[in-house]
Amino acid sequence: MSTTTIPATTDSYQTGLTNQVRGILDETPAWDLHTHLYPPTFGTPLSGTGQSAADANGLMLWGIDELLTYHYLVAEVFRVVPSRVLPYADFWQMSKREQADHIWQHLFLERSPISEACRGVLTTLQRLGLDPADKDLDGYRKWFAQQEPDDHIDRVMQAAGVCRITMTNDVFDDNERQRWLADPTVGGDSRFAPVLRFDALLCDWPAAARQLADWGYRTSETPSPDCIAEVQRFLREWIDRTGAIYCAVSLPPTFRFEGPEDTQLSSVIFREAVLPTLAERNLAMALMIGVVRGVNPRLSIAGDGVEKADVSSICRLCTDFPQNRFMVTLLSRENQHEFTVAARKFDNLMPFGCWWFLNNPSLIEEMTRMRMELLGTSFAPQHSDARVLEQIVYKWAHSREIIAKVLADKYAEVSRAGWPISDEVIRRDAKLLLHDNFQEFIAGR
Ligand code: RAT
Ligand code: ZN
Repeated sequence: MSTTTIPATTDSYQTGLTNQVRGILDETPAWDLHTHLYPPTFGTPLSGTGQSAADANGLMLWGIDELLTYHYLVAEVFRVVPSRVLPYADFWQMSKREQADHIWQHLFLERSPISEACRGVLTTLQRLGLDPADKDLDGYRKWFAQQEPDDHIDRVMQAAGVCRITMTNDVFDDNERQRWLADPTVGGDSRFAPVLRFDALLCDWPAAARQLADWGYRTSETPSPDCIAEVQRFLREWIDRTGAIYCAVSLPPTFRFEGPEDTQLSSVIFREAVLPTLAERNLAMALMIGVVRGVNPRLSIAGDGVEKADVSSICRLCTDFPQNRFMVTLLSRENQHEFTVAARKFDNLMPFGCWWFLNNPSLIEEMTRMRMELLGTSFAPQHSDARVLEQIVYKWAHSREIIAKVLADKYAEVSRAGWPISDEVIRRDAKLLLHDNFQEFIAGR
């Protein structure tokens, strides 16, 4: 067992340790536990050179035009070319390629691409072997067009150090739903793990009830026992159809769960239909809380905002449903301390990721440091939330760097207290953080 022998108090010890931890984290495969990525079986708008045909509504997004039109960058381009110059509607009417040209011009060529989302494009190009210094958008397009999607996934996963990608399979998205109904094997690519997502059930029960009734379930706006049984039937059928490894919802900051007497429709459906079905199937429930949808609806998918969520509702869920497991991520920075303390209290609660507006180096570092100080290694520090395949390359590169820095600081502290740190120890902890904590949690071990 190799132990570091340089005295634990020196600067060179710290630098050596950081490099050692970074090297090991880089070699440790990550299970990306929440993305919006799909394999080619779900169709892809950019077909590449080989066998697959382009499908305009295909769900597998990849390539430079998708990278440049990521909704994070759409929001940023309106900061510099405001809607009084280019009206929102005109932007949305442009082709994907024109939108990408516009974003490239204004965010990359006319100013420095220093935001995290811009920098992400550069890291991605660089790690795929393309040179950002070329600034050759058409050259990048040609390179991507030469890739065959299926092989390209392997290359990208390799470059990202990701061994498994978790999908978000939204049962209320008609495009996706039809693909599952048309081809029961559509989710059969073992590189991708399915997750059943059903925001509407908890965010807008009346609309969900009507939709389920249209699909043949006997649901009603007031959830009677028969209606609850039908929601359970719906969930079981879709859990089976997709082979979901967990279920997920995104909830607004106003989400509250007030216990057994709570008569809000969302609480009744959650308490009586969703959680018992998940417990029966031994599936964890992911709650992503804090998004305010459509703060600026004219920005479409880029127009969502954030507000503080209610941590006591999470505590109540963990208390009232000890037979259920909750993976939780909160969007507001202001929630993070209270939430991390809550995670100390409940062994059926797994904090995960630095979500969306928190996925920036300064905030990832702050959150990761706080989580390590309060929870040790018992959390899942990151997920990519990638919508475009190649984004996993930068999201994991940037996050690994920060996790390594924080972990090395913690190792230096325990080394100073006389505790030996070896490659084996670092490898074990890296595997817990990037893979096993999540795997064990969803397995219910
Ligand atoms: O991070 C994002 O891209 C958001 O648009 C959402 O996808 C969010 O992560 C979600 O899953 O609702
Ligand atoms: Zn997401």
